[in-house]
Amino acid sequence: QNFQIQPTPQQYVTLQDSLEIPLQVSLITDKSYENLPAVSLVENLWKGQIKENGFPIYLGIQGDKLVKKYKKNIPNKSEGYYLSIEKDKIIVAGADEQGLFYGIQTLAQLLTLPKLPLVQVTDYPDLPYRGVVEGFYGTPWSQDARLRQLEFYGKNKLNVYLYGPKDDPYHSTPNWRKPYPPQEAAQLKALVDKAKENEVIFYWAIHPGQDIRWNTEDRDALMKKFESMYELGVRAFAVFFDDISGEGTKAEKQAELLNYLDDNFVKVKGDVAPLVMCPTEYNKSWSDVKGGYLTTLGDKLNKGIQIMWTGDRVIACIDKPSMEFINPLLKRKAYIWWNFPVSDYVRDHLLMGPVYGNGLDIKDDMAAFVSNPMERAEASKIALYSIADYAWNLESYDSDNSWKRAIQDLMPQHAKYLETFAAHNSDLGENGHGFRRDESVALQPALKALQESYTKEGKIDEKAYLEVSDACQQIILSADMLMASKTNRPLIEEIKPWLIQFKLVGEYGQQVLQMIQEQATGKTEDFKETYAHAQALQVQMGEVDATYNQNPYQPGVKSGSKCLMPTFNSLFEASTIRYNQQQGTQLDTRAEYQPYTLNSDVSQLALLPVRRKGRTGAVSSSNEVILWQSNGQLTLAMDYPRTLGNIVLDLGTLDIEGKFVLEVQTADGNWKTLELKPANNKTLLVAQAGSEQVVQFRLKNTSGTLQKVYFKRCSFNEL
Ligand code: LTM
Repeated sequence: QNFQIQPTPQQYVTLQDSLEIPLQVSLITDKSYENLPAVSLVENLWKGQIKENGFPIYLGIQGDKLVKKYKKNIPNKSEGYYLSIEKDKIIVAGADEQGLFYGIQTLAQLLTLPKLPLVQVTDYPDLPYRGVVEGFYGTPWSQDARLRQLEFYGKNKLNVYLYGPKDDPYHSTPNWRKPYPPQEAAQLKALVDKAKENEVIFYWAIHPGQDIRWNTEDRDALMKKFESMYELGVRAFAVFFDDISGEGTKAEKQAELLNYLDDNFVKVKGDVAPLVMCPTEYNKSWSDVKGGYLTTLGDKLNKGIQIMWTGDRVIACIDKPSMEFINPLLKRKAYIWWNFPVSDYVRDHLLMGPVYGNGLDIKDDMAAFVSNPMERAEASKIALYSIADYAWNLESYDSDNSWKRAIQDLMPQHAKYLETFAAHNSDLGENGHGFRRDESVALQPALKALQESYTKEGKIDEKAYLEVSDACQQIILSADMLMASKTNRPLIEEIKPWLIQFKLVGEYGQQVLQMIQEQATGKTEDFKETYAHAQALQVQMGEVDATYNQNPYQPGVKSGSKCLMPTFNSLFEASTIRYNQQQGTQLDTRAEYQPYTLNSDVSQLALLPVRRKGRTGAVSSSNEVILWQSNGQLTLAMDYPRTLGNIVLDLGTLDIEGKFVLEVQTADGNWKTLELKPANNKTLLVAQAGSEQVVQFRLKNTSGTLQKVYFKRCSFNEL
């Protein structure tokens, strides 16, 4: 692959000539810039080799005498830079301190080449703020992972990191009022320092909305918490009001609080970045424009306060119409919180495919673009690399090219294997948000041709067969090579369960291919053994799924779930059916089986997947507040009457009397109401289904009004 600067620069002119990489350099500046991250970066590039008579590198910032000659070349844009590599000198001139840093980052990339090309780069970002919001549910990133992230942001010219992991108790309800214990505080301070070294603005976010009281006591508690974070070195703050219900959702009160913080903290301190807030109605599908929530924020919030927005839905790509909807309401450019590659609602999947779908024509419509990533920090870097590329230079963004470069960057020696893995581990699977991604793109035509010719006519499309067979080999090879790779171990450790599963998918594919071959050519005995081998692999895949990543929300490990596994399962079934017909046998034809079906007219619940593990069934949980309309219901139907034990629900509240009813339908068609009882001191409710066999159960909003509840758990067991 050809060398390319990351993120894609605005203007890159190469003079088709190069020079030997200087072994010693001398740094020439007007002023004392020792403390600038840019200078530390150059010093690191030539460790111990900065000498008076070295190859000259001129470092300057717009306004410095030293770079006066280049005044016109330096872009008049914040964070812009001009880099010129000439036969006898290098000039790096930033529009500001950050621009100088980015110019050196570009130089650092050029230094990885065998010779230093003579170039002139004129560069600047399209968006003023680009970065990451660690805002997912689940295990927060580790300290080491965060430190590695911040360095990665510096290299990729991302300038914002918002710290807001939902499961940090000191970020959210009820402990947001308390200061961090000394150890956690020290760790945060280390992150703040690391962010500074990388020209990243470290935002510390608070999520107080679920239990905030609009009184001076809580307001002071918030100010005190901000003050304690300021003492740790934090100079940028955010307040998140997402995924809450009740009093805390009031726009007037939120605006009043934010303005108070802006006037009495941000402006008073003088060295604090503009406040950022995440509203409660943070996407179009939930916003009730007539209700006035967004317009109140737009009108009342101080002009300098940034407002976040996830787009038309919780999980959505951002385009021109989405920006045209929101900006006039907010009376400012929205600060985009992009919910990708976050996987806290599909925790059994990895999202490692290309970043695509966002408008390339909206650079003037957004105040910022920040990505909410996966709980797996290293695996998120494929997407984050491309997000950095996109947010720097929207019009030049090329999704596929960027994805391949990201992979190359993460594992230069094993890029080909990582690409194979990532290509087949991209989609989210079925999920409540209905957001899907492409997967196995290059192999799709062959998978389709093979499946169609065999399932319809029992014929084998030879070309497709060979292609899929080769892909299976590549899958096995890639999984093995990555698992044993000595490079980027943090990434490999994170994705290991998926690598194990991926290898089994490849092996299963090989056996299924053999099954259709043996069935089509009448190799009866061979078929039986291959069938048994394929079944053994199904069992192993089931075991991996039931052993690793056992979070309570979407437990397990799915790999190749969009194209590979459905095709292989369909070929398994079709060849076994044909074999049974030919031989008069009754081999089990099912590759997988789903005994439960969910139906709901509550839009946020309608697409939630249902799973079964052993004798337990569960509906995937949801992170957000569910707007459950009056009479809306969720029904779970069984494939045949089954005896159920407990049905367990968690709606985030015990207050459901007169609001929700849980009923079961027995085999005779009658409906019976079940009593839901609190199970512990939290919000868990349990009902006993009784001894009769049940064909379905349903939960209905009988309150006569809209109910705002959570949907943290819905599970049941079979007796
Ligand atoms: O998206 C926002 C603003 N809030 C939460 C996130 O914390 C969560 O990670 C995503 C994805 O599940 N959904 C949310 O509602």
